[in-house]
Amino acid sequence: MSTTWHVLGAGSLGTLWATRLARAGLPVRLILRDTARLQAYEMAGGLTLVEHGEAQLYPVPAETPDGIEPINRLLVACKAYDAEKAVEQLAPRLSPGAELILLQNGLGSQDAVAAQVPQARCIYASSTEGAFRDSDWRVVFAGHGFTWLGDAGHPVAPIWLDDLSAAGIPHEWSTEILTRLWRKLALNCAINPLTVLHDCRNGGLLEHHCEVATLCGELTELLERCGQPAAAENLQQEVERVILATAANYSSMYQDVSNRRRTEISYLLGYACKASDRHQLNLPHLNQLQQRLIARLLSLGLPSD
Ligand code: NAD
Ligand code: KPL
Repeated sequence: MSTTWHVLGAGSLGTLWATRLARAGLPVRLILRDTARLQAYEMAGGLTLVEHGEAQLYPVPAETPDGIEPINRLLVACKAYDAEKAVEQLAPRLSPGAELILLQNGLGSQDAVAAQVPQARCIYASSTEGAFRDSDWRVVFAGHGFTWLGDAGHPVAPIWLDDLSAAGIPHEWSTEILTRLWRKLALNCAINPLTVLHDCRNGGLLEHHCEVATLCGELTELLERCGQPAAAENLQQEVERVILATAANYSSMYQDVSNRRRTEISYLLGYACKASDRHQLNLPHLNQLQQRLIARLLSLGLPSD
């Protein structure tokens, strides 16, 4: 009998994972915030995934956090700023040796979750898949991509990666997951805040080449000082490549701001600036970028953390 996949957070990525796992015949249970959300979900009859323009309904069973079934495998699919609290309420249900898969972007939230559940194995993930909610319980699979998973403290891959293969979730076990997360954080710091500040698509940053290059220089210094030289390699070239490859897209932070949603700034630029302070680095442009972004968020009436 396969181990049940408990999925915490039925948003974009949670739905994308839950529906594909369920479609492969694997046992999946959603964990929703409270009884009101559970009732609303039950009225909808399940999760809908829209793929290649076709919508399919998946009646994945759901429960609230105060269920009683022990949890052996938990996919944490909340935003970085919600992950620690969301996992905290499930801690009493985690079996000894439970495994958590943390899908959060940026850095900081994963360590906070892991510190809270020392009895569990925490696997960090970095994903380039893209999905968005177009209404409650309905998610559009917008960009095919790849997910790297890894455990910095324990390099052996878990057996359940076979479930991901069965579900058609493109993935790879990475023994260098922190390098991948740092690299993605640096890319996001070089691109996303500037798209908000210049109110543009990623391609609009081609007109701000010098500003991007200066930030890449400071981010490279930071990565090297943080013991991440591999994540620093040819950073500017990759940032320029991503800007060109995604020129027509709006960055995830731009989309959060334009939809008036809280951003993950504290786990991206905020994390980078804190790390630079810790290492007593002088990175004036990165610090200014954080101040400018905070000011912009506040002027829009959005949370600045
Ligand atoms: P989302 O906002 O669509 O979904 C998060 C869900 O978690 C929401 O439904 C929210 O209600 C739920 N949630 C929050 N606290 C909860 C709690 N205590 N109990 C139960 N549910 C709770 O977010 P998302 O876009 O799926 O992003 C999740 C993470 O994945 C983020 O860190 C994001 O940066 C990362 N990511 C997203 C994408 C994407 O395409 N959406 C791609 C790569 C990485
Ligand atoms: O990951 C991204 C995002 O928008 O969050 C890219 C496309 C790489 C831009 O930083």
